[in-house]
Amino acid sequence: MPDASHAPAPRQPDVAPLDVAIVGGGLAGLYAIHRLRKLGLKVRAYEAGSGIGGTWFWNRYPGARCDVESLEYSYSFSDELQQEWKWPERYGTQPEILKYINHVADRFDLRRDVQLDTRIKAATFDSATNEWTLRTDKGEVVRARYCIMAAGNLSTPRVPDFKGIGSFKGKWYHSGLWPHEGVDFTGLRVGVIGTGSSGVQMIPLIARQAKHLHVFQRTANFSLPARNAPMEEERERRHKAEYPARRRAAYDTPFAIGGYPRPTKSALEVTEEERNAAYEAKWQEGGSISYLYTYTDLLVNKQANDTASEFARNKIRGIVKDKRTAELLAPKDHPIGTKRLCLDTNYYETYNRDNVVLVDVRSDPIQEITEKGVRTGKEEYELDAIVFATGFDAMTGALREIDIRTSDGAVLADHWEGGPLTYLGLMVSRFPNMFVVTGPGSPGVKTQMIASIEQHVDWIADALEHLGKHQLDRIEPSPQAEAEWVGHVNAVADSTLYPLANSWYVGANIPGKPRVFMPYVGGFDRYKKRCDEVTAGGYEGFTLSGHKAEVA
Ligand code: N01
Repeated sequence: MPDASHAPAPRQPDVAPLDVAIVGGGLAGLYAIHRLRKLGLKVRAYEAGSGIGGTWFWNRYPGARCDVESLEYSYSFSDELQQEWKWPERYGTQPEILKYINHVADRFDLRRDVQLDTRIKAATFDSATNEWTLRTDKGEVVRARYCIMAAGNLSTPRVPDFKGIGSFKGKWYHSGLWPHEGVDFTGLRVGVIGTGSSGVQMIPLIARQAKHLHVFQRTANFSLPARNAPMEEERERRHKAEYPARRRAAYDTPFAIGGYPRPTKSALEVTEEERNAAYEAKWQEGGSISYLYTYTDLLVNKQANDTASEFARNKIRGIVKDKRTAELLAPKDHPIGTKRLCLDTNYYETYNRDNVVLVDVRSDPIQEITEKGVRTGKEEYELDAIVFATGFDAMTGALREIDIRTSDGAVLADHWEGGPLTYLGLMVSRFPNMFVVTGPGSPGVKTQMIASIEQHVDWIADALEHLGKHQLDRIEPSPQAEAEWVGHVNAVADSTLYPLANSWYVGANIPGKPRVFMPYVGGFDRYKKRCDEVTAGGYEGFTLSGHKAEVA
């Protein structure tokens, strides 16, 4: 339970309540400001960072870049914006994406409604007034009729609870809290702990700087070549000319990413030769969607998946010269694609360098951090710097850090004790007027995130407009609709191979976190259709009430 008891005494609010308080000034919070302002609503976003951009503000580690192509991973709400912005590379780097977000904020005058350096510590809904009261870490009190949680899914960095971390004499860093001035590893003995997307992106670059790099791997992850390259002018021109149609087509796909033909065959319908030729073509093309889209059943049939997994393992064996290292890097404990598939530039090649050593901390776990470095059961590794690429308390971490409750006695931490419960990933029963963007129960993290953000925020905006038009001021999902949706999310996940992996999708990286499959993997296309049906059916599964709204 978050403890807000040490916060300074709250100042009394001296201004009229907001229509909407938004928690988070990343891609979701910024779009919500823009969209809701158009309805004439008074909105304000509260952002813990000293700048906007959310994940792209915090994750500044070397090599940080998006794994969805930039022409797709960008806002679609303004055609002028998508026409004028020029992406220099196929996959945007962190600085480039942050520059884009800042450009959007300036172009649409969003900054005046963002309060930086402000963390929301508590939020309480008063059932008598239908109003949320939020308390900031500065003791400020904010009242709002509606609250949008746009606090991110991978925004609560997690350093494992290793013994002795305070005794380390060198410097340590977390990928998600990277110093703004950057880190120079030249001439240093560096240890990277963790080989998820962050580790896989930073390891090749740190290896080029460091005197020596030890990579501490607990679980090998599949990684595919990104094949990043400068943006080809002709490709950009063609894409931009077809932008609206391409965006619409993307919405009709499970990942909300266009440009990849839907597979039509099972991997088991074709010969081994044909299959390997298809995987080879996808490997050369680069990108994760392309590879997973080779056949219809790679994420639902283990035997089919085995063919794609083994192809990727053989690629690793072909690249990494040391046989033992290659075998350690070749994932065998989960089907390809069931943990977030990494995209890399020269990740496996990096292990052929003389200054890089892979340490298997599955067979010989880390026991403690000492003043000199990392000690496993068998050895002490002397290091000047340690980088934790150990991930996040994903999907529920950011909301669990806020003390969210209602005057009726509901406490979100208790409601979610056995795992997160939402209806459509958008709202939580017993917590009226609180919306969540791309959280648990939403397909968000399994899609082109900005498409999901825009779809969720548009849905929320339509709901607020509807409430306003009908003189209503309260919306909440029924416990039954919530239970049915959670049941559906689980049933869909169970029909796939996803639950076979110990991933952050099931909270496996956080000791003690309930093992529940959190994202909706039924596809963006199916999800959007369901949301549209709910709206068309008069907000089926929601209770709308109240009589004093002046919204819109
Ligand atoms: O975190 P992760 P991440 N001892 O949780 C290991 C997005 N993202 O920051 O698998 C030793 O994936 C852990 O091992 P294990 C993307 O959605 C996107 O890399 O739990 N090791 C694992 O290897 C991604 O999925 C982009 O056994 C420990 C690693 O740390 C998500 O963010 C780039 C350990 C954590 O991997 C998170 O990625 C970056 C311990 N005690 C991130 N505890 C792009 O767009 C944990 N580990 C490209």
